[in-house]
Amino acid sequence: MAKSFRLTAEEKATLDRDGFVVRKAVFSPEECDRMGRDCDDLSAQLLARKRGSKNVMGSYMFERDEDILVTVKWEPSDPDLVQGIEPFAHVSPVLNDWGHDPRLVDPCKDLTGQDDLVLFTEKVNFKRAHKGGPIILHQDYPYWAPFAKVARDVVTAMIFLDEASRENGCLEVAPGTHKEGVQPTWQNDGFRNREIDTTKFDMSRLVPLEVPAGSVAFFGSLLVHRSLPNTSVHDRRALLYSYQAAGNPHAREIPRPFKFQSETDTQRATPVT
Ligand SMILES: O=C(O)CCC(=O)C(=O)O
Repeated sequence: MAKSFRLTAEEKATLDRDGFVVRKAVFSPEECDRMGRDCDDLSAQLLARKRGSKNVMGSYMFERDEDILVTVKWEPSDPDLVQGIEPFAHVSPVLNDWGHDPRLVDPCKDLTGQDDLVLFTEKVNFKRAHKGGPIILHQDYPYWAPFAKVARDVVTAMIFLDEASRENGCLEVAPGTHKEGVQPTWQNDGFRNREIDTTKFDMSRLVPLEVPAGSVAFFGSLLVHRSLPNTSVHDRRALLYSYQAAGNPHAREIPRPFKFQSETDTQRATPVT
């Protein structure tokens, strides 16, 4: 019989209280190396394609490839450096396979209360040494709600491919925010209206998740989180797989109610963490 990786009773209690669960060193160093290489291969393949326009929206810079339904995010402070790629399971069979690993899927069954899960979206964040910028304080829900009916129930498994520390911009989470609904966002008619208004959020609630490579954080779409820039000499890469109940379309298949196009100065954010 296949080994089960479902949450223990203690982990379920933690999840209920805090809104996230961390399992340390779930993947071995060799597996992390392989995943890292798979991410670098994907990045190289995408960069070999014809370049499109880079659009600053909210705190990020997006380049959308409509032919293959993939978005490359560039570091706004260094627009020649890839910040992240989303989604990718349909263009990378190896990274699609990792997303079906029971070490990720089994715990997510407990987070969703569903036994049959499919991918909703996938993302890799590279957060390169010295240059990787912040991921602004947010909940995932406001990014997905405009186009996905299931946004509230989507859960994410985030794999840290490198040891994550404060110095290299580890994930920071605000325990208990999963029970508080949608947090106030910036009043803005652009993408920044998805980012949390930091003047209305108690930033002292954020807890850094410093974890060894191969660890996985599991959380739902309302958990408040962010990460700061990487000031270290090492990359802090992470793979995020988001799951939903079977029978729902993948995010890439759902038309977006917005266009990827640069915003005006007032719609853009000055990066605020
Ligand atoms: O990679 C990180 O530090 C944050 C990931 C995240 O929340 C995101 O990409 O939306």
